[in-house]
Amino acid sequence: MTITEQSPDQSNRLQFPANFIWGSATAAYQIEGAVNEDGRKPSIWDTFSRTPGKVLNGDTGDIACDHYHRYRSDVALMKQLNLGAYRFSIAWPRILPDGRGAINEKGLDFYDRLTDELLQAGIKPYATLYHWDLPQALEDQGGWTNRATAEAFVEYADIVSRRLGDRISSYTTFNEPWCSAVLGYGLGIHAPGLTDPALQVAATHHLLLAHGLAVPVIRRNAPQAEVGITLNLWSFDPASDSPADRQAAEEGYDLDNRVYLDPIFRGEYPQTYLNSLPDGVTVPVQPGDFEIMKTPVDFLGINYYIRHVRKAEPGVVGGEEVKLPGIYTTMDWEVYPPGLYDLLVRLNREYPLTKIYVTENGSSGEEAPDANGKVHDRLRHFYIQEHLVQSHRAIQEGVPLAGYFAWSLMDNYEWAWGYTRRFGIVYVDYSTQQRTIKDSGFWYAGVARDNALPDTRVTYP
Ligand code: GCO
Repeated sequence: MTITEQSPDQSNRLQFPANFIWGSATAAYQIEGAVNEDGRKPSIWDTFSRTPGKVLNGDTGDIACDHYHRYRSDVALMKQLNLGAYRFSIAWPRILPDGRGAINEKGLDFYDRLTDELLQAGIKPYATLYHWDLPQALEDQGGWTNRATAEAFVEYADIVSRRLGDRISSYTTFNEPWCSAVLGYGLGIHAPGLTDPALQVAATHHLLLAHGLAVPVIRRNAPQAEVGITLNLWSFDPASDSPADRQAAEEGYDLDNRVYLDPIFRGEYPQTYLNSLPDGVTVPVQPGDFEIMKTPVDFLGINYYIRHVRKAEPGVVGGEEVKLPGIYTTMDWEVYPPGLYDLLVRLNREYPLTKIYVTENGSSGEEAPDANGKVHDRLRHFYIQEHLVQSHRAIQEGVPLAGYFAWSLMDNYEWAWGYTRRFGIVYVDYSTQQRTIKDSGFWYAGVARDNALPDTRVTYP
């Protein structure tokens, strides 16, 4: 089915399972602002965003959406959107400003208040402990390339889960370790902006180790809460049916997906990855690491946005990317909802998963309020609609998908793109901080209310 055709289920509404979680997601550095307030000290993103040339327009998260001060009205907005859950991240630099040691009570107090505000609104708090804002003090000691940072993470996870305990319904240890390791230490596109394959390999290992070390500590402090991890994953398609292209796609899947999935669910790295390491680069494994990494989790969170299409390229493991004709967002990301179905079904077939969330899925789009104050973001509506159609299809085939979180609740700081890319179902006027629910937000609120996709669908364009 090409995605510009009508959805196959055009004639009837799609009812989701009872207790399906409808949420939206954000991250601390992208929305909070207040970077120098109440004891918070710099993270690697404060440093990176101030490094000339790293972030478009030199944008920083200094103010962002001012959520630190506006969280009460933002929670009211979530309630207006009928959200059952809110996925947010906790800023390590607010809790342990030096990375370890002295606890900043004012930082903990903020998340205490936010959690209670959510509970009073009947919204389940889903907390991510690490969404990329490592305290700079730890980066000064090697950051994720230093094994000691994994131990510091456990200290941080212990403090937070002791304070928030079971008020948090779901703890996610890490959001997208691939981004932290590959973009942060390998490609230099994200903080801390390093470009060394050996550092990337070490960071990957220590992030996964930190995850495994922290799970039992969180469980001890919050026995009623669920614990898991969120990975950004892609489906991989060959550019043709040739064996070489098919192999390239599989290699790509191994390098970008299985490097993180296999340690967590199989206690090993895929051979493709180990074979692809540059000469002289080894994984800093110590005895027992894989046992720690494969500590059982209650769920896997998947951030899905796009698929990869690969063709074979001699000497290039994973081949070369091929851009196909289709619908593209302002991030130049292909709109390919069937990729979510393909990914969900393959993961469920290959790993012992008891629960999956789509913890992020959404489209960028720069529409602003019109003369009537309406934001007509048809592509985002179409994007979310079609990915929910594919999610429903996967559920029908036995995938234990338990919830969907739209990225994002509101427009926010899009990392190296600064404020030039908007992902929110709610528009933010950064000059006034006024929030405006977009057409997609009103539609999504109806889906959450009804736990169903209505039988009227939008098409695009
Ligand atoms: C990610 C991050 C989000 C991004 C979103 C859009 O998945 O990269 O979790 O912080 O803002 O995905 O790129």
